[in-house]
Amino acid sequence: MLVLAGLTGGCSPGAPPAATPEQTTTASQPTTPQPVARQVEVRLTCATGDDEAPCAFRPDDVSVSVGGVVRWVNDDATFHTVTSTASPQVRRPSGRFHGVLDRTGETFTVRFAEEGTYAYYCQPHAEFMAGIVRVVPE
Ligand SMILES: [Cu+2]
Repeated sequence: MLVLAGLTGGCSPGAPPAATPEQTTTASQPTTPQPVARQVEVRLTCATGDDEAPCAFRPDDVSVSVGGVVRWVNDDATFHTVTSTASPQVRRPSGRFHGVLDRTGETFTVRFAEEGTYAYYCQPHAEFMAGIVRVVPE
């Protein structure tokens, strides 16, 4: 019953497939300025599925307005800390803040009164578990 092929096709051996213009429309989306949150939540999880970084802060980069609050929540029973460091590269306690979240559901909250960029990390997982809080004007 495959008659159509003969009727409509015409014999064009080796006809090149219609060139589909490869559109590289991976243009960066314009980032619409969003109002800065006054309160942000960061989850501590060890269900990352990444062997290199089995635990992580999610998200690991947040912005909050001056005077705003960041709340960290431990999503599982792993012992974590939220420890400020002067440098994201050299992870050493800076003394600005330090929270211990040693069980599921435990939280730690910091209010950021001053504009700036605040790096922090988890002491037991310092090699791969770190984050940034950006405190920006409203
Ligand atoms: Cu940790």
